[in-house]
Amino acid sequence: MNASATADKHGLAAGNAQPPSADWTIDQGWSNYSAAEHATWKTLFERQSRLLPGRACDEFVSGMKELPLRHDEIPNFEQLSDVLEKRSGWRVVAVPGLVPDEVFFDHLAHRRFPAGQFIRRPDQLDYLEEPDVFHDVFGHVPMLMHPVMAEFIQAYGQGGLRARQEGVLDLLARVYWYTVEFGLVQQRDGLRIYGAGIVSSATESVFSLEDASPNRIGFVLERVMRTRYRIDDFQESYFVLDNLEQLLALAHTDFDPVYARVQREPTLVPGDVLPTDRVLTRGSGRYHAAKRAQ
Ligand code: HBI
Ligand code: FE
Repeated sequence: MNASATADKHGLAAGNAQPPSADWTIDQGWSNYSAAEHATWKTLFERQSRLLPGRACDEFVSGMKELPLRHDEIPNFEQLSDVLEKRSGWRVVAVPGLVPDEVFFDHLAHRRFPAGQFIRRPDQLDYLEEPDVFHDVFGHVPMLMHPVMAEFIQAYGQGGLRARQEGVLDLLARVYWYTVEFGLVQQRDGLRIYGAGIVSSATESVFSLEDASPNRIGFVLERVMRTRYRIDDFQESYFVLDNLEQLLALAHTDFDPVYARVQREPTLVPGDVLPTDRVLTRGSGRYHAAKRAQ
């Protein structure tokens, strides 16, 4: 799919080395990337650059413009961080892949974004499970230039540490998933993408906005917290913000009473549509129905 990470009970994919340090950061080793690895970045970057005008939200586009991201080489995290930090206080640090939840949250709570050091193989251009440098940097870092997203993701890190202790991490992770990873937002000229899992995926950039199959539903916190998600395929429903400022209100919401209410309500499967939903598009469901019939 789109290289978006999700709660991985097993912690790490097979083949990864031992934790290199307590906070799991490693050296990016920028000069060690091969020409083939830079070429993979270029292929992905150019493909998304063609698809995203008129699809990505304004804040993504302006974040992208102001960052030292080149089409033809994997970015150097130090150079990138120097620009990002001046804007929003965030830095990008290299990690080998998925890191344990508490390590991930601690980085976010301190405005350090852990980015996969590696890049996907040429046979994985459209699908990989672990977040690589293209998903993490191209997908997430432009939005981290935006003060609202900068604050929201930090709050997610702080909330994640608490939610873990309270045994409600699944509920919080759904909010992250349907916003930071797969969120859509209403803008002046129509529906736009702000989720990193979508902007870093060629197929989902089109599917999420234009396909008749998925539902597009107005974002409501408790509704989203009840809704399971798919990690291995396109989403069956996307949740739509009226504007990105809604994330700022969310960052300052006390989730404890919300967790308590949501735990008393039934969990929803990804394709459910409720009578109380504000439905922008009622999806045909055809894409996932065809998959299930296979
Ligand atoms: N690690 N590198 C990395 N990137 C993620 O997005 C990530 C992670 N570890 C855990 C995690 N995400 C999720 O399980 C939490 O957001 C719940
Ligand atoms: Fe991600």
